[in-house]
Amino acid sequence: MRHPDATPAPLPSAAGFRFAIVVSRFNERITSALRDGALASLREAGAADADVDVIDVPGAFELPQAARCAAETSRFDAVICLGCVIRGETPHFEYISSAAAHGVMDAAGETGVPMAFGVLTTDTEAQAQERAGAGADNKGREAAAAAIEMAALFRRMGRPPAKGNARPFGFAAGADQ
Ligand code: INI
Repeated sequence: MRHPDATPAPLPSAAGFRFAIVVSRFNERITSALRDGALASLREAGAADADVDVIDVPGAFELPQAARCAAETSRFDAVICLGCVIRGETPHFEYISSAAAHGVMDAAGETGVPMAFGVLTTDTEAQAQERAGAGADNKGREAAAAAIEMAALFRRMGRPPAKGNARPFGFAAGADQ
């Protein structure tokens, strides 16, 4: 269910912006649904498929590291971080969720690239599923909407467009040599 205080702004066009979606494989059934929600939201807002790179990481703990690395390439106008930490599964719940949240916030502040935080932190898998359904309440959709809004805002405030790159992320020239 959408939080009653989460007032959605009219979504600006995402056309002409480049996005990285960094998504954790841990709790993959949930995080793949968040990713699909984010992709749907970007497409509906007019982002070209070629302007969206999906970057997989092992778990939520790794999200900030990859988000920072993506931002430092200057190839993205915004980064969308998606993951799912379920309390019942780990005594490290607080450490992982807190490291992910603070790490993403620090990476956004230090790189100047807006980053959306679409990491579910729930007590149960059922609660996570409720927030990763096919409808408008999917938290991946919400995170993508926040990233679009922030990318458009930063552009209006003078941030230059991302450099762009025809190659999919991870296939930099010479990287395999
Ligand atoms: N990672 C998650 O994304 N969600 C979890 O619920 C989780 N649990 O339960 O442990 C989790 N652990 C892995 C962690 O994010 C790192 O990948 C791991 O510690 C290696 O650095």
